[in-house]
Amino acid sequence: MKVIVLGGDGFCGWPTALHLSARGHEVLIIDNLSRRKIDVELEVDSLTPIQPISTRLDAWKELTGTDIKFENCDIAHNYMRLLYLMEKFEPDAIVHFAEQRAAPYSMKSSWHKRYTVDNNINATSNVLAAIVEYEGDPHLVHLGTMGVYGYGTAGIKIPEGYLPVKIEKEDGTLITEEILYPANPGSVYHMTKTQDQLLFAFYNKNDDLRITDLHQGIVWGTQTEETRKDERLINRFDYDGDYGTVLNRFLMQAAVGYPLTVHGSGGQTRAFIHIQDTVKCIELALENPPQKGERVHILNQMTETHRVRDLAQMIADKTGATIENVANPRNEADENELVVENRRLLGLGLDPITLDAGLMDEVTDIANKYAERCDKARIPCVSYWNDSRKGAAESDA
Ligand code: NAD
Ligand code: USQ
Repeated sequence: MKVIVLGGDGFCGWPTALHLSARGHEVLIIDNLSRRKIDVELEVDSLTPIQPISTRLDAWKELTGTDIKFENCDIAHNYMRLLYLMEKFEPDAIVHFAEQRAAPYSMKSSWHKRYTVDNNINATSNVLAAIVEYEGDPHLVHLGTMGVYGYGTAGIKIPEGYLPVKIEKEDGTLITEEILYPANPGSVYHMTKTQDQLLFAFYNKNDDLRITDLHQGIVWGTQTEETRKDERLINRFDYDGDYGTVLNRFLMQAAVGYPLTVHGSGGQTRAFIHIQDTVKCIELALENPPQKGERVHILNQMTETHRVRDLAQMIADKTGATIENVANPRNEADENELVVENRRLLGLGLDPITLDAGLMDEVTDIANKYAERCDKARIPCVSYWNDSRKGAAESDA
């Protein structure tokens, strides 16, 4: 298959590009390297020493004899170039990772809110318009988020995208419909993903585009089968207060002797998936495209749920790390239950990797190996959802 990986230099995109290439697919990465520029803006670096994209690609060619092509393009603002690249490469499928993905970064300031909306919604809108104009009918696989649902489940298992509802008509009879699960985003970033869903529904209805939207949980781990092959292929490891995600942060904090930063009571329950399963799920989604005329496929891409304070306790028990409950910078529920349906990917053959001591040890080993690259001043989360969260944090300090 010929596959374009939009955002293929990022945390999920890079191992996916390698995974697909290793399985014989012809891969073109399109990325504007904005994530690397954001590191410069935030004065932080990946904990792992990621190599420039050309070094990464040369290393892959040296190891496997296989070319992965790369084009630098801002897909949110350079529509004509995106269209040209699509027409030239003639993809069978496009995997779309190319969005600003950190909730805290999206809440830093009005500039960051506007940047995230402009980048993410234009990127998705351009991809869809270009697929229609190009007329090649590639299958689009998008990385969405579990956060589109919100994290309160009204006592039900969160379904895969669509919610059956019964509506009472004026004459008292009931009609049954399936609607998109009501959007309930918790940050400007998550809100852009709920907008993406409407764009997909429209282009699917109007232009018969074949689209799979993967509602992914928090990705943990760093290495995959392919990135492990050579240090030049190493994946990025974000640990800072904006881009670092909770489980990787806790494992890294334990390794460098920093108290585990639990926000509030730590009663927040979230969905998780290991990076090795992320790349596997994308392969499964590519192998199982919707038929022409079918509605958007929505699959919940997660393997387990955990409460933040339980994760912290488990890592503290394992490593002797201390736990610090800090004022929560986010406007989110202190406690929530989360039960998620994920039958579709399991049905396609996903054999889930769950929180395994061996894989946690691998993250710890990486964190230990590169501990001297950690700037502890970048660990605290200092993007506040609103003034009252900021005030609470200041009076706590
Ligand atoms: P990332 O920031 O590491 O990678 C995104 C890549 O897209 C970067 O290389 C960036 O340079 C590129 N990009 C961004 N805007 C672009 C544009 N306008 N034009 C071209 N390239 C652009 O993020 P990630 O962790 O790899 O996440 C990838 C996708 O998966 C995101 O859409 C995110 O919402 C989704 N996701 C991630 C997680 C997670 O825990 N990391 C969980 C659920 C969903
Ligand atoms: N948290 C802490 N301490 C920390 C960091 C985070 O308690 O040091 C808490 C947060 O307050 C939040 C939870 O951990 O309640 C998760 O935060 P996170 O930063 O790990 O994840 P989140 O902001 O939800 O975003 C990540 C990815 C995003 C993806 C999302 C999937 O960055 O791209 O969409 O996970 S989901 O959470 O399922 O919506």
